[in-house]
Amino acid sequence: CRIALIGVPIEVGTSEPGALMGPAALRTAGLVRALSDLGHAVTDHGDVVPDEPAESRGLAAVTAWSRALSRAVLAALEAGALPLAVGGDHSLSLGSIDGVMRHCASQGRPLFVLWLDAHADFNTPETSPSGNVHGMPLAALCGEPGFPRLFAEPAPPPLAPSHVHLFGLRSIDAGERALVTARRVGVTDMRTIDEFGVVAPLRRVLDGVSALGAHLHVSLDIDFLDPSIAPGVGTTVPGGATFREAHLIMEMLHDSGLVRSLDVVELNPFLDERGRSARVLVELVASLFGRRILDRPTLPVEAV
Ligand code: DIR
Ligand code: MN
Ligand code: MN
Ligand code: MN
Repeated sequence: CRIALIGVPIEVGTSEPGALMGPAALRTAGLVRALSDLGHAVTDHGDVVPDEPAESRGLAAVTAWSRALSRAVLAALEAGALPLAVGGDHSLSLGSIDGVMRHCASQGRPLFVLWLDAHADFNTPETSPSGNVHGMPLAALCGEPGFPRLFAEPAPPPLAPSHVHLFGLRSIDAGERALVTARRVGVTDMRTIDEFGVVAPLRRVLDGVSALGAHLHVSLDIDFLDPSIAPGVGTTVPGGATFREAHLIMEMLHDSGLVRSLDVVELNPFLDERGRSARVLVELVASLFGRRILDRPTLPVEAV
């Protein structure tokens, strides 16, 4: 397919410096080449420039980025491409998903968001213990109060919490826990993955997306992965997805044919070990876009 690569060197949503180097590290690790080798037409649109010179940190600074990113994502979708936003901290999803929501609203198409992350990112300025905006994008997108002037007017209708699924959750703050429960956000937490693996829960989510006829947006936070395979992130949480689980998820997403837009966020090359995490991310994105071990369907086990 046609892929629009959009770099978003933002770190104003976090307190750990270094994520602004994420897009450069992913390019260095061969992201464009990996995708074009699979036969995709990749256009690298370079890095987004925030609307106003960004303030140091916080919501106003994030707004300047998210408005510019929203326009870039919307333009890519309108041109028939699949936007791939690479960060940069997770506050960038405010902009990318705002652009996707505008596209979906114009087409009368529902939107479903799959959030692969150790965290829920459902804090509001009220509930957030850290004040970091990268822990808040889903609450803002779902229309929770307390987020001033984030989106350009007219703002699209908010995202339905029932159309959000948190996958891989293992760290949640008290206030956001209450919100996630009250709003009935979909959750596959690590406990569920321990009991059932990734296949059954993900298949269920994908069947739901398919039944809705929804646009599927995937937001991949690198801390979804276990820190042993991806140490290059500011907020590592032990007990994350293994290399095998993560690839299987990417392969299932590819096979579903449902993914229409993607974020890859929170890579912090300053904390990485010799580019390891960047390379793992490139491999995972390649799996999502169709890389497979053999060029034929896998044989059923009993035929081997
Ligand atoms: C925490 C950490 N829940 C916060 N969030 C992170 O600051 O709101 N999200 N790291 O990716
Ligand atoms: Mn479309
Ligand atoms: Mn996140
Ligand atoms: Mn996270």
